[in-house]
This record gives sequence, C-alpha cells and structure tokens, in this order.
Amino acid sequence: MTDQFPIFLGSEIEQGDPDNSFFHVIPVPYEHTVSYGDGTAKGPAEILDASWQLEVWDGKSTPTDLGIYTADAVDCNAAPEEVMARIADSVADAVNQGAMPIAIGGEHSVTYGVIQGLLRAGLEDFGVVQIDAHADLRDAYEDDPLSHASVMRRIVELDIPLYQLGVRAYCAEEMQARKDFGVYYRDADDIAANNVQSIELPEDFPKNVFFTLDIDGMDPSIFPSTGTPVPGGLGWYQTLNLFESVAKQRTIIGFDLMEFAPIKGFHAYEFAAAQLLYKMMGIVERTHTGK
Ligand SMILES: [Mn+2]
Repeated sequence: MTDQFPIFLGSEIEQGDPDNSFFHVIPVPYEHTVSYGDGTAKGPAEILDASWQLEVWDGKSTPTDLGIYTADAVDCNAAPEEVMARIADSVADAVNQGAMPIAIGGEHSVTYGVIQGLLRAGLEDFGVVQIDAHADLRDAYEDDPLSHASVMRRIVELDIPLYQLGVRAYCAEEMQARKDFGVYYRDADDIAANNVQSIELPEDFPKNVFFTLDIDGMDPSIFPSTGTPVPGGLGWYQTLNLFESVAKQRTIIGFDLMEFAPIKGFHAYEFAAAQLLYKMMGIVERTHTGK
C-alpha cells in the first residue's frame, strides 16, 4: 500500500494524462540511512501539499502548459535493493512515456534508483550535475554501500561523468575518489564566496544531463529543513542561475530534489521547496521550447 499523496499544483490543474504530460513528478518517501536529523520520508507529501499555493505563471512562463502528471508515490516499505528497483521502474516508465522524470525525496540514496531507471529506459550517454553540501563519494558509510553518503560513488562507478557544485563537507577518502573517478567540481568556498552564478561544463561532458539537487547544498538560512545542514551554502537565485546555466548548455533529461525534511509548523520551507521545483520546471520548459 502506498499513501495517497496530493498531486503537484492540484489547486490549479487536473491530474495530467501520463502519455501526454512532459513532467512526471515521482514522490519517493524513502528514509533509511539517516546519519543525523530525520524526517526526509515526510518531504514529498509536504512539498506536494505546499505546491497547491503556487501560481501556474512562474513569473516568466507557464510550465503547466507542458503537462504535469504526478505518479503514485513509490512504496518504500521494503529492503533497500527492492526500493531502488521500484524507483527505477517508476522512472523508466516516465522516460518510456516520453516524459521527464522529476523525483522528490526522500534521502539522497534515492538518486541511485533514479539513475538505474534512466539506464533501464535505454538512456546511456548522460552526465550528472549535483548540488550538495556533501560529496557523497564514500565507498560505504556505516558499512552501508547504499547510504546517502555513498550515492555519488555508486553513480561514478557506473562510468557516469559527475560535476559537483557547492560541496563543503568531505573526507580524505572522497578527495581521493574525486581524483580516481575524474569528478569535476566547484566547491562552496569558491561558488558562494565569489558569487558564481554560472558554470561552464567541460567540452567532453555528455550532452544529456541529469541534475540532482540535495537541498542541503543550499544555505541553511534558506533551508534549515534538512537532516545534515552545513553553513556556507548556495543562495536561492544562485541555485536557479546555476541550474539555468547547465540547462542552456546541455539537455536536461530529468532532475530531483532530495533530503528535504519538513519542520513542523514552518510552512515557508515547504513552499520554498515546491517553488524551487516549479521554477526548475520553468527553466526546463523555456530552454526546451526556446521561449
Ligand atoms: Mn547528498
């Protein structure tokens, strides 16, 4: 059994037809390997609920024009390997229907299942751009290879090129992994301190990009609603501008928002997360349609 979640922006739009909706929102309330604060399992429902406060006009265009279908939440009451397979199924379904998957977590290890889904749907030549406070490149964390602290390690092991943005918490093992796997990065001390608003992807970076946004990559003054906050993160406009700079250089094939843990009574953060997702949809809409 999965819980019935609100559909994205359900106050303004009907549930989309999955075959004709460009955006497939996939709620994944998965929380297994929490290392500090908890609550990410509650993230998707609260973000979807808050999305009802959005306007369809995002300030520049109307992303709902492309159609939004909110998939059933992935049933996360199973062993980690099984949950990853279910996430992959849902993502592959979206891609096979010609849609762009947008996963809402849940903890960051969910992104591993998402990437498996892209591969299962036949997408091969793509890179990953990650916003995160943490490198997530540990071989294992607390003996768990599917931990949220190892998710990017599992992905680079698949020979998927990775570009990290905003990292400011890592260990020596992760610095070595960056060298071993040829990971590109611009860390927070560079991005935040120098007010970097755009990046240039290396020429050999794949033309298709999956964008993973760990909410803790942003500054905790904007999003304290996360399990492992680290000061010195990216700003609101800075995050959107960085995403847009990637979307203008490459084709975004999907994105996610992970590690959002609602704080009871503080709706501002839930609304901010919903708005962030919708603004990212708007950037995708405008770059895909040339608006
Ligand atoms: Mn992460």
